[in-house]
Amino acid sequence: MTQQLTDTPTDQQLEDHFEGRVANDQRIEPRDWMPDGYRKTLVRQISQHAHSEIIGMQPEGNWLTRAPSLRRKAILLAKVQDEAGHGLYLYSAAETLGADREDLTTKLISSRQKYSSIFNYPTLNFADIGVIGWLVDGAAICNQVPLCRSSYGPYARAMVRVCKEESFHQRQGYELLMTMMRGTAAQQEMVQEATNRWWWPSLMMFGPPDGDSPNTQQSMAWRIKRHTNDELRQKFVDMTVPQAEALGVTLPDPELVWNSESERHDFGTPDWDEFKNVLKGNGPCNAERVERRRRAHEDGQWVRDAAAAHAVKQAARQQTEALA
Ligand code: BYC
Repeated sequence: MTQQLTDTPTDQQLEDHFEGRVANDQRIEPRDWMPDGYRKTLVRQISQHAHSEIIGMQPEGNWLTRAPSLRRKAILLAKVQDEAGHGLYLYSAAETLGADREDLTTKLISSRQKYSSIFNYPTLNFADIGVIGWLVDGAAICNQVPLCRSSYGPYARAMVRVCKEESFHQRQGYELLMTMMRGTAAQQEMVQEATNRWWWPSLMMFGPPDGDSPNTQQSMAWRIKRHTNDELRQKFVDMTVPQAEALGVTLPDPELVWNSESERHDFGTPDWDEFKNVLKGNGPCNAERVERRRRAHEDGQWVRDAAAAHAVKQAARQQTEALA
């Protein structure tokens, strides 16, 4: 049972009450007292997550005008629009913690805040669209389903809807790849080549190995994260191997093998130097992604100005009507 708070609780009582709620799997809500570190960690993770959704629109958006059929175009358009929606839920969740959306966007476009490393890789052909759905959205689901049980209410609730949409994204990618694998030898080769390029970056999405992850221990104690980076990476590998077999593609890791003793797959080590380099801003597309986002933000200034002017006019009209 969580202790009830008195009218004028001490800092220690507030802290104990908070810890008790977290330990009992009760949600922390925006107006609840929370330690500064908890708030800061959430703002960091949620805003990076929001930025990832928004930047994540770019690699796939790149293929909207070149989709091979109307059906594929409609599916891709819906998916890219979903990502915008995910970004909006997440920015709203960050705002419940006192973050300012304009400030978060400014930090993104001046490279002071991170977004997922995966979106700094290019989409070179249409098979990449299928592989992003299969591997990138697959990894996102693996990482985000446990976040539906995150201790912070608005984040956890946003994740429920995000995960439902992500599972459609994953399936559309897999279905696209299945279709290509039933096609010509050239199409099959495209799928294999795209898989080779996206496999290792997908494993990096889960973050650094547990031993090099400064935030995991505290985030697990606060139940913001429910599993470590390595646990989720392992789960993703175990989940993906049979899917690759069903597709008929080879995952590009000679060390990937079923371990009957541990009952999971052993696999090779991602190139963590490459990961660090991408995080430093030196990946193949970092500069292009941030610049495009910056331009879109600047080009959208007139829309924000118009919306603000409209809101002022509406408020004035409502006031006049109320006085009439
Ligand atoms: N890329 O201590 P750690 C999507 C950073 S959207 C870049 O382990 P933590 C989709 C980390 O932030 C996918 N940075 O951190 C969208 C930290 O930075 P600080 C996005 C990374 O937070 C559109 C530092 O490295 N998903 O799927 O405990 C289309 C140390 O790491 C990465 C989310 O954001 C990375 N891969 O764990 C299709 C999920 N990994 O301290 C698909 C929510 C680590 O310098 N986030 N860093 O600021 C999380 O679950 C956790 O934040 C992470 C990292 C597992 C990512």
